[in-house]
Amino acid sequence: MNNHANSNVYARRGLMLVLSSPSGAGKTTLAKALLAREENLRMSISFTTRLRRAKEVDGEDYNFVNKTKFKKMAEAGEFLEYAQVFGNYYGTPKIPIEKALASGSDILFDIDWQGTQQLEGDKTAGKDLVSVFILPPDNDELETRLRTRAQDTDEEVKIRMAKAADELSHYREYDYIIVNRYVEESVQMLQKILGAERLRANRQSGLHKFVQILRGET
Ligand SMILES: Nc1nc2c(ncn2[C@@H]2O[C@H](COP(=O)(O)OP(=O)(O)O)[C@@H](O)[C@H]2O)c(=O)[nH]1
Ligand SMILES: [Mg+2]
Repeated sequence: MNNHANSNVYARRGLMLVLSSPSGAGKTTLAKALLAREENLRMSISFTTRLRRAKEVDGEDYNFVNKTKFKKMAEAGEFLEYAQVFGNYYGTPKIPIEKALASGSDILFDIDWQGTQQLEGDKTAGKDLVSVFILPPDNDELETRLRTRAQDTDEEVKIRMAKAADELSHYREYDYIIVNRYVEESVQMLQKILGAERLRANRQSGLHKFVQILRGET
């Protein structure tokens, strides 16, 4: 006998898993580890006007564009949300996200509090949203991570430290909060959040037919 009731074989709409944190809290590491473990999870690739760092790949880490192109896209309504961070623009493209969600894929977002607020306020996106704030374990860790990354200039590190305080002040606007002490522990917490959120009644649209069968209605 097939027992599919607890697995994800029934059609469901994808969810949007948002991770926010101050720069250097380890969010990118967590995102990569989570993506490696979760088959049905894909990363949303943002557009940005920031300059590409040496290790970054255009079209993989970000879609790097100039300000003129970004402005055009924004005016044409091509972004689900966008915001200015550290003087650069960052935005989430609408079409690929909508397609992925409709096909049942879950999407992971590395965006700031401004973007999260915009998604929350959006009629459709608001329902698909699951937001997680990552807190660094302490202040030293934050600065060390920013410095050892050594991809930014001293001036940039300073700006990012100052901005960290601003980002931190928004932690309570999120559904879940994780203090990132150990990567493994944090990734497991993220997997638990994902697992539970996938089972929410309002996401399991495909169960309707199954329940009809259970009730002998077809
Ligand atoms: N609102 C919004 N924020 C974004 C987007 N993409 C990236 N960000 C945020 O922009 C900030 C700076 O990102 P980045 O330049 O890659 O630097 P780093 O993540 O601090 O190393 C981070 O807080 C990201 O979460 C986006 O599409 N929308
Ligand atoms: Mg990042």
